[in-house]
Amino acid sequence: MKVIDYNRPSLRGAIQVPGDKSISHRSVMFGAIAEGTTTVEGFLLGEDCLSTIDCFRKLGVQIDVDGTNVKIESAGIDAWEEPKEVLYTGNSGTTTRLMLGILSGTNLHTIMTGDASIGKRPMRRVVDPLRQMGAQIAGRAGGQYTPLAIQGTELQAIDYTMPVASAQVKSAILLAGLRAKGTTIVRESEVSRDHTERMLRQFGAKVDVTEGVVSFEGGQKLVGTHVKVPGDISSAAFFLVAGAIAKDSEVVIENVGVNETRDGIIDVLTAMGANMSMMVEGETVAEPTATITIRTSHLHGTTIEGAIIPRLIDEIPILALLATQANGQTIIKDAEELKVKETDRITAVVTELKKLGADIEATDDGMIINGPTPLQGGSLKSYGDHRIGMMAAVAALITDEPIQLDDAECIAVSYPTFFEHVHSLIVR
Ligand code: SPQ
Repeated sequence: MKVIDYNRPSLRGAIQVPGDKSISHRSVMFGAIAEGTTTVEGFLLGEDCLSTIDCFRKLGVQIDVDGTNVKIESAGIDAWEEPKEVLYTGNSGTTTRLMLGILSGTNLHTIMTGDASIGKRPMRRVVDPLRQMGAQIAGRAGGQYTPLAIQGTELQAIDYTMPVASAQVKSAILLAGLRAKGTTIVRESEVSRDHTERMLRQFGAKVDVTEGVVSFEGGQKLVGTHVKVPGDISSAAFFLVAGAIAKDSEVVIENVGVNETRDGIIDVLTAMGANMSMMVEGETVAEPTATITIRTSHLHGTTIEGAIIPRLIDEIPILALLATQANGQTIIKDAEELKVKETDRITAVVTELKKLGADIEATDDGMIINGPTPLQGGSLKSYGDHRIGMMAAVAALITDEPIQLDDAECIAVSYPTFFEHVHSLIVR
């Protein structure tokens, strides 16, 4: 139990949030698939990304970590060794789902499992299209849940229309497509984060992306390269909201990745009237970055729905907290995917914010929040979900009483230095 007692501070100063989690995972995966040396700068040393490194080390890939610099040496997939141990993916849905795509087309037998949360997250969304490609995957409930056993085999390309907006499903198919015969095509009605497509190009593959359709030829060789990981906008989100709702504050966040498939929170903050400015700095290896400044803001409610949802899916817990401080009603719709994250994030957000006095109700596909409401302290649960844990900690910046947070350690999944960064900004 962590007691968070901030006593209504102001936040002032500049921070750089750690490297993007999605890009960090993929940098190691692509480095392991590619032939030659890959160097990564700004790697996220969060538990999820360390799980990805651990899986590839068990496959015999040489990976050296020196601070946030990572070096991956590989002779390509065919040089990987069959692991004698189970690959453990911890709390990471990205590792589990993308590895399924990668391992399906090897000539290895592997078994993968994760923690209790991973054991409840649906895998058929990835397993089903991979099976259509010829993958041999067995697991509980017909392959829905870990542990999963993968017997690598030859794959055929597919033309797949995505039933849900999910970068993990898209990426698993694209990564399997690298080893498949023919042209793999993935069609999205709502575009999800595109880091895999960008990285395929960066590692030398030819990929075609037009109006939600990604296609590329199987059998292309990837070549090791240098990856510069920008700061994670999903981590920056907690400080964007903190700066907007804490009294008399001005927070500068440098080197934030603002890839347009991830920056829905910027649009929402703007729509809610946030006092914010942004300076785009340019591309770091095909990923644009910006310095964002946010100040204490007079906010009003908004509706968050439709195509923007995949562009801010992981930011919804912290946006719900923001909405409790906005004038009027905020409606969040089309976000049923929140139910299959590290925990059911609709139930978790609504239950925990209600404990603090928020006017918030769950709906089938989101939530409705009326504001502004003063929040009081109390005992909150993280449900072992890093984003719920950080939402609770940011709430503690605007309560008179402390917040007692259980399992605050789970925040290390994506942001091990989170509390240090909060403390570095506090002024009295
Ligand atoms: O990796 P994991 O556990 O799935 O992490 C989460 C998160 O909040 O950090 C979701 F729970 O992020 C996902 C994100 O929601 C990371 C991700 C990716 O890197 O491709 C894509 C999104 O998931 P999905 O299911 O929409 O594809």
